[in-house]
Amino acid sequence: MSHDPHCIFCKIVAGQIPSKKVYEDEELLAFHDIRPHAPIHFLIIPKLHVPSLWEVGPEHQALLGRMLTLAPRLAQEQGAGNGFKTLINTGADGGQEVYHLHVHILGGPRPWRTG
Ligand code: DGP
Repeated sequence: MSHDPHCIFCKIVAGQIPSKKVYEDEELLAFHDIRPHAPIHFLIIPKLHVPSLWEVGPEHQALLGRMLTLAPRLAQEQGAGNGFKTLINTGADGGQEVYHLHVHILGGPRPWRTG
């Protein structure tokens, strides 16, 4: 399924739920996390509905590469030039809450902790 009408991040992609956008192109969207765990905390997502890393296959390799390649550029632009953390939660024991693949980018002056 390329779009899940019940998925909150698909609704953000479709503009049905507002978000504070950091970046957008034809394949990817980045926006600030609604519950930041660090002074800088945003998410990079594919516009395509992929629920989690469990569902990723060879056809997604370029997309995943693009998500990670974009991370340092956006982190720098958002003010995390001193370093940043990337995090992908997968499944229940991985602490995943939203089942639409996303990379967390966290940064800014410490102290801050991620669960
Ligand atoms: P995860 O545990 O990796 O599935 O994290 C999901 C993150 O998504 C969590 O940090 C909060 C964020 N989030 C959930 N709903 C919304 C929303 O409607 N808007 C935004 N901007 N972030 C959301």
